[in-house]
Amino acid sequence: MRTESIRNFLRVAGLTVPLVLSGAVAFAQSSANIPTPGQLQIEVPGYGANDPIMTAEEYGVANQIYFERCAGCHGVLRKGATGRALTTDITRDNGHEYMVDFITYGSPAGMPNWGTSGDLSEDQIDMMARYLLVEPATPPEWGMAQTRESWDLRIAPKDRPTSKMNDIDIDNIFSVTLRDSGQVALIDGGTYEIISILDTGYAVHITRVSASGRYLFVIARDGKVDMIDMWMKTPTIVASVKVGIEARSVETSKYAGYEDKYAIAGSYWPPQFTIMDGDTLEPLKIVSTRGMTYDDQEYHPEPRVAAIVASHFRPEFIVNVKETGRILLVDYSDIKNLNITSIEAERFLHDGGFDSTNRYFLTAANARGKVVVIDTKEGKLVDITETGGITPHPGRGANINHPVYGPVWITSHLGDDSLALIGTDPEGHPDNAWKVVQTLYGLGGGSLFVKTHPTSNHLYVDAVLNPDPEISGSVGVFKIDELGQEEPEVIMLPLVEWAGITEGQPRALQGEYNKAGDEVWFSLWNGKDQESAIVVVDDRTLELKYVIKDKRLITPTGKFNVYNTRADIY
Ligand code: DHE
Repeated sequence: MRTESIRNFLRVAGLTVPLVLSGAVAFAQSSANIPTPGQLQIEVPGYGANDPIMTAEEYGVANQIYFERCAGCHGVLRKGATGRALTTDITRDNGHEYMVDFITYGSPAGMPNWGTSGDLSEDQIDMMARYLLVEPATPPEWGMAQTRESWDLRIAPKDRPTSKMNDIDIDNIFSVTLRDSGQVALIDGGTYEIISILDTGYAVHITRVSASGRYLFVIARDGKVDMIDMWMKTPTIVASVKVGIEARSVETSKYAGYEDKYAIAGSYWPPQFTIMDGDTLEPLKIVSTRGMTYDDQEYHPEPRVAAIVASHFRPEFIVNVKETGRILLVDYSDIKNLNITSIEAERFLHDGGFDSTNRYFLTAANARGKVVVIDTKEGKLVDITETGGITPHPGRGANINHPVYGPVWITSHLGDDSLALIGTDPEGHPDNAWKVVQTLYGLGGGSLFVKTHPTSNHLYVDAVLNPDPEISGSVGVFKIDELGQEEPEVIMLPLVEWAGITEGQPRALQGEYNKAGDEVWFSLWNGKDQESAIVVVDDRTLELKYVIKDKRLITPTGKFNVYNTRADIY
């Protein structure tokens, strides 16, 4: 039946593709122009030698593209989360043409326009649409043996400096993700000079900072964690370890008495988290997150670990488990006898951050349109709030003191142009607490990040994934003291125009403040072979202050100011 329906599909689609799917396909080594994490061997699942849907080589290339571009939203097993499920019962019903269109043009609900943006060629899109008609591959497990084997303690603590060996103003360094070159750039927030560029893992994602500010921890999509010592004469990677095959999050212990003691990284595949020594990255404990969904109580094979934050009130990591909808409070005071509180929250937990007091963790259950609030002091669920928008995506969110509603935390949305302002002050403003007190409208759908700073009167919102280049290349700004007005104005800053980039579709994203809070940096994220930049905006005047351009700034995305990141200021 299955073979027949694929043959039918091929006939209808008018495709003639070569035969043969067989044996083990090298996941990584199939294409010269696609970077190779080189860690997987997979079987082409479920197909015999005469199935004419794609060659083994194409399967390998498509599988690689899927892992790089699609698995994050749709899941390794394609069961869906931020993105729709893409299991073969659905994809074969939808058909090849439908999927080609969808991949090419994207959707207002947040699917990127992979074709019209130039990220994928027509041939690649055709191949991906065919790939989705084939059963997904299941990658291998990654336990302690593999993790330990990957552990590379390049410079042991005893061989590191006992005091700072440079005159870098560490607290005002920005660690900038260079996504497609697998590197981070350390940029001086005072001089805009690139201090160094360090090779990290594949499709590197975020940086977090140890409580002391001495160490930076960088996680890449291939699960590699790199630890950078900022006290060395030139900041250097002193340890690395691979915690899985797909990963997105890393954090370090922040509770008094445990500063710099532990690090934790969450994996998408295998679904698990790993606790490591904070000085060496030695892996100490791996905990699987596979288990029952919180509501139906059905087994889920792929409950991925999304955002992790470190409590300031208890020796705990707060771990979002996406597909089961559970938030785990992982008590690291006794690693040997690990105590984990599992809070039933909501499915599809993704990103989030603290309120302005660092007590409440607000996190998006994005595909459910909700924000979950956890009291990290009491260790319990406080509330679950519908945001009113489609697919909330806060990053870490933004905290302002609203002229009418008092302290509020803000998220924008991937699927529409709205921003939800949620009251966070149960004592001073009990009527507003955990309610959407106001909705603002930004530049357009496709927003991923909002940003402000305690000393600023401005709230910034991007529209990274908007298909319109004028919108995706700009950011919107609201004046906080004007938010009490009936229709607060959004001011548009045309960052790509300011930077004078004329090629590609550079997308403006993720504002990040300097330590003083008087300037805010945005990345202009262009294609790998095209010009990108970082634009520095004067926060007080909303004028262009500086454009950082450098051949080495390949696909800059996230930026993490050391001070703001370690102190959870946003
Ligand atoms: Fe991210 C944070 C997952 C795509 C830039 N991203 C996060 C977090 C998660 C996540 C779970 C929270 C980590 C934490 O706080 O511990 N991101 C995912 C995905 O699953 C997704 C949707 C798809 C994928 O395949 O990876 C995805 N992310 C992207 C991008 O395409 C972005 C825009 C560019 C890039 O560099 O990859 C991107 N994600 C970011 C950034 C943050 C982030 C900049 C941190 C924001 C912050 O202010 O802390």
